[in-house]
Amino acid sequence: METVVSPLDNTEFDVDTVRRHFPILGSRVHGHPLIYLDNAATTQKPQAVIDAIVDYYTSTNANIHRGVHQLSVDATRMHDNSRAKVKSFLNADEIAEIIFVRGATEGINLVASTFGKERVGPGDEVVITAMEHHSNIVPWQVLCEQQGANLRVAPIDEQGQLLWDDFESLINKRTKLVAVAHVSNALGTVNPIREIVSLSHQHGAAVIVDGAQAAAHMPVDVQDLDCDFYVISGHKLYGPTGIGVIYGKRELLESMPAYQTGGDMISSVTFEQTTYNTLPHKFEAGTPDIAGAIGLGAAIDYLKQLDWPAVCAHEEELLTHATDALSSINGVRIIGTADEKRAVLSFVIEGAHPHDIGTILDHEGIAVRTGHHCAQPVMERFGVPATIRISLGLYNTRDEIDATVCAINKVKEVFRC
Ligand code: 7TS
Repeated sequence: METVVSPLDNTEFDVDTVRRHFPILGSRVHGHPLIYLDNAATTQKPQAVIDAIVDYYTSTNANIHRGVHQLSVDATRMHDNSRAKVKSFLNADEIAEIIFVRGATEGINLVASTFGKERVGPGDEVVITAMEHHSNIVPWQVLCEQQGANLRVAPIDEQGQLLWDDFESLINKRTKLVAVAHVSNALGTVNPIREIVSLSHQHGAAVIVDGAQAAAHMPVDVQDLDCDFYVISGHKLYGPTGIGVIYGKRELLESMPAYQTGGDMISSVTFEQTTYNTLPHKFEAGTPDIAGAIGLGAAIDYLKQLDWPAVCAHEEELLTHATDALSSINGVRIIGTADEKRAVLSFVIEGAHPHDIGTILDHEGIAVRTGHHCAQPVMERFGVPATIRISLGLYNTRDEIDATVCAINKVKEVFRC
């Protein structure tokens, strides 16, 4: 194991220093140093996040919003602080607009089953794109079935980019909601969110952005995007699993019915009537993942110390290098070649099944994801059952990409493809 050093105290981005903040990166898998290239599935955690969770359970653990006792007061303050950190990370206008959920999936389901049920009626339309993760397809499909509405899917081109004219022609006065990924998890495509929001708003439709794959790879400013809702998962942002966030504009959140009901989301309860708590608590029934929120706050603190333009440039350089190197291998087809991409490189190799390639890479200590990446319609669009996906994090290096390309060449020898 490499030594863990304390977080950066300056704004320099140096990948070797950063790597030492992530203890797992020093481990070996099948006798090889771990090369972790499955960051779109989940990112590894810096020591600062691990410490924040351990410290919380070691010295503070209590339920929040309940006690006058010191631990409860401290836990409540720490939970509130994390919300404030998320607010500033997403540049939301108010703390009340930040709702803690379990992850992007729950955030989308929350909007579908509250805002969606109120706003979408018979004959109305919900528009998604052909590059969505199942989490941003199925909730809308179910909503449309329940409400007698229609789901419309904006197509994508051979590069995996939204076909703008087709998208534009789908938006009309029946469109009540547009649900779109900021960055596609299967293709890496970055969608033009500002333009999508502007067009949708002209027709009176609200926009929910699935930011699960964006927040770790680019600055997100929800006020600048002007989206109505934005969801993220903490675990894809170097934070813990089980915690995520939905940002929503205050006036929309105020007008929406509750998602789940029970303790903490109420203001008063009698057997005759219940009144709801103010935002954001109205949407947070029951004891939340307190340690998760604190861990997410620590992840945001960690990320804030980094020089973001340098992080983005580093990931972009790695993506370009990996794309060039893989493109030069005979029989490799890259799936997703959008002009604007982030951190994701999907590909197939003629004559070898992605699963077999993933297994051989694993024997070399290289973690990639193979399969449909919970985006089966994307696989269908490109006529492949599955892909191999390299997905980058800020701690990946050029050497790791070179070792992976070298291993892929070995795979080709094994399969004689
Ligand atoms: N939306 C997108 C674009 C995603 O990539 C994912 C997870 C989700 C939503 C769901 O996030 P969750 O945290 O609620 O599960 N994507 C992946 C992936 O690409 N590989 O594993 C999980």
